[in-house]
Amino acid sequence: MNDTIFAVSSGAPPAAIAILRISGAGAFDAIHALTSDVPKPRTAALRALRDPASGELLDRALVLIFPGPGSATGEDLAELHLHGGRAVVRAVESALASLAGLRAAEPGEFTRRALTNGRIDLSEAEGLGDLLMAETEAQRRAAIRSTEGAVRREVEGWSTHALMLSAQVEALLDHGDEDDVATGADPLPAIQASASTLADTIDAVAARPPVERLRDGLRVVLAGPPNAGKSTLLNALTGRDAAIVSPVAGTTRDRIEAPVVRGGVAYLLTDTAGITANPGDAIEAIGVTRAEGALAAADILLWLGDEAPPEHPVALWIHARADEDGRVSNPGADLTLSAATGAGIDMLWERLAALSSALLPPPDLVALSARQRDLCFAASRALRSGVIETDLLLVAEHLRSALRAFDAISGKAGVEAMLDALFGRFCIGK
Ligand SMILES: Nc1nc2c(ncn2[C@@H]2O[C@H](COP(=O)(O)OP(=O)(O)OP(=O)(O)O)[C@@H](O)[C@H]2O)c(=O)[nH]1
Ligand SMILES: [Mg+2]
Repeated sequence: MNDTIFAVSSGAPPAAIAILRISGAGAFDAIHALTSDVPKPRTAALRALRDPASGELLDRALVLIFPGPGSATGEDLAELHLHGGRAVVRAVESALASLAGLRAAEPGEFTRRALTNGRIDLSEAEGLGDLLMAETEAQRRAAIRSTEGAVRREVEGWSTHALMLSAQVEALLDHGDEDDVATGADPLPAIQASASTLADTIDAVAARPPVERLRDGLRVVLAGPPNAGKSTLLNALTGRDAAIVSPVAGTTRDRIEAPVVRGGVAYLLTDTAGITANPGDAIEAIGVTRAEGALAAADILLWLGDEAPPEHPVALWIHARADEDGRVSNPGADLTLSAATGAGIDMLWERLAALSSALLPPPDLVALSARQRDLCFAASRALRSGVIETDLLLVAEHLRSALRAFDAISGKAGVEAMLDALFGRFCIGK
């Protein structure tokens, strides 16, 4: 942790410019070793970079320094804006690696230090991860809101509220007898009413659709009996030959996932093996199990079959292959289409768009991740347990447990295990 780290934070070279960042106690010494100087903080300075051992000119670069703790990482931080050639970057990196106490950064390590040093909280770090991955406007908007602290502020508000209630209960525990005598009223019901209101507020926010649907795409699963035309429909929706199509029943064995962005909404389309009670072989049987798993996890089920779809919260019953001679229409279906002629495909997209607005987080409200929602529900459960309790000691304990859940959302406590996973999906240099 005391190492000074460095990495290229812009994209992979070659590029016009490569931005190399250095963070840690040795950052400014490193700048001095390369330029024989340390420029004024927060002011770009053009400097010759020389190999500290040989004195050879490596590049001429813009140098910026940001003294800690007021920097992005909370440590002394320097930026070198190099010419973005591979050899230039490599030469400067090896010059830095030759300095004592400096090493290349791990993925996400700059952000991790920002979190450790209290520059951002965990919800902001998670938002940053989403921002880096954002491909649609809606994804970008939700992510930037998190990085700007929308989730942090919301949770801080709840946490302060619970802390205040907790302090009142602790005071009752310490001086309850005297207060009772003085006022003649029992203050506990008012505290519990306030805890109940807070739990309602939290539940309302946590009940909103999770941000993962926005981030990873709405899971739209095509399922139905063998040969129903699922793979052909997948190919029509993606505009490419994503899945093999054949007249043989049982062609698709595995789940085939195809991400598609349409009308600003990210969908993850999944083609599945035809569901049948009599699979032809062991492999097809595994495919059927996987199809059933995908179907259960779908945000939207597209059911292609002449029988009615299985129970699912959001299902569209599709009458496919409608162009075929002698195909009897299905009055029960939500939609009739032909992937072969394209008839009905636009209508299917319209239906998906209409469903998506109810399934995705509302654009102007704070959206929580599944991890944050679970912790929110844990907090509101703890608050409600405190509401029905009459023993002051237990009320105090339930409030403390709600506070622990808020701390886990912000990363103040109990989250070591998830940090590696979170920062593992960042790029090196972030
Ligand atoms: N005329 C016509 N034929 C279609 C249409 N959709 C699919 N087919 C044909 O129906 C057969 C089965 O299509 P697939 O898309 O492979 O069906 P599937 O549901 O994926 O089948 P499995 O993967 O075996 O479960 C193929 O011969 C397709 O060419 C359609 O809209 N019109
Ligand atoms: Mg198929």
